[in-house]
Amino acid sequence: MNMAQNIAAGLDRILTMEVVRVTERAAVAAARLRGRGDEKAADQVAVDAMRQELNRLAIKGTVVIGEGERDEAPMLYIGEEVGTGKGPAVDIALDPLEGTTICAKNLPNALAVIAIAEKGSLLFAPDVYMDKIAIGPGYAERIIDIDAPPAENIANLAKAKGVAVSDITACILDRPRHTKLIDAVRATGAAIRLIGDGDVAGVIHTTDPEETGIDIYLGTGGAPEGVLAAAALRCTGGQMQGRLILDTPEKAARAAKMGISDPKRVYRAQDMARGDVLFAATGVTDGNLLDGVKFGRTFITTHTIVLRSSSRTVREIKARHRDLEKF
Ligand code: VTB
Repeated sequence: MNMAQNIAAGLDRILTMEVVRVTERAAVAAARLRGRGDEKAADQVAVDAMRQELNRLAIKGTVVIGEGERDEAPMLYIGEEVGTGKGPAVDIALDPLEGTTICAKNLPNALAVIAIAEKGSLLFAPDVYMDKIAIGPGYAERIIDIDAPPAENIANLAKAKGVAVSDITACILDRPRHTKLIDAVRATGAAIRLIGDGDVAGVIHTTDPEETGIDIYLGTGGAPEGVLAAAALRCTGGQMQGRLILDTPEKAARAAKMGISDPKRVYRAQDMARGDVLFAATGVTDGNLLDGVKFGRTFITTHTIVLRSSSRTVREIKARHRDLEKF
């Protein structure tokens, strides 16, 4: 493939810039309700704002990871058509406010997140749990294995990184279901960063351990969040494995209806988000990688990261919005 073809392939480059407005807008809306203890209200304003901006994009988009099934989510539901309808057909995974509780408590790492991929390229994941493991870029394939004991994964990672196991930090959601996992990781001597919510950020943090202090993500979180994190990892490099937890006949049937034929399948990042992928996240609250929205007297500041898989470009966009009316 020559250079010209390379540039023409995949998603329109213009979208890389356009998509920023979508997460910026959702983040500003949510940030106005930071620390108010009302998760639902913060989520709702983020959804409204994201939808409004998304519908200005010149795409024929279909939400594949959204706010829920059509009957439970009035907006940005799975299957909703978004965009102007005039433009490329794309799949969209979104979470207008990843970490509603974090935002309501004004704790770190709440994000507004979106991923855009070529039509048919994102895993159509039901809203169930997913077992996940992720590490950053620069390691040989398969040094992690979702079926291996945590001690083995951590030992392999420490060896590959050239550090002692005690120098490794794992990020894990603070949930009772992780008691055994937490004990097993602590028994190795590794450190744990326990997070209250926000495992999209948790996975992304593995891609820049020097900045975030996190080397590996382990544990069970939402499957939709898994697809979003996989989209980001496709752009930054890094490895991820995920397996849906379909532990009731109802969940298995729901997954089957969404086209999942092998309920035990281990998905790698490249299986969950294929082809050319764009990923954008704007910080709502201050975090390890992104600053939260700041409300100044004459402008609002946002901090966004935009990633594209085909070029591996990482863009950080700090914007000062002077037209406060638009939000
Ligand atoms: C995680 C986390 C989300 O859901 O996926 C988690 O990233 C998993 O569900 O921020 P439980 O809360 O039931 O453990 C969130 O916390 C909320 O969507």
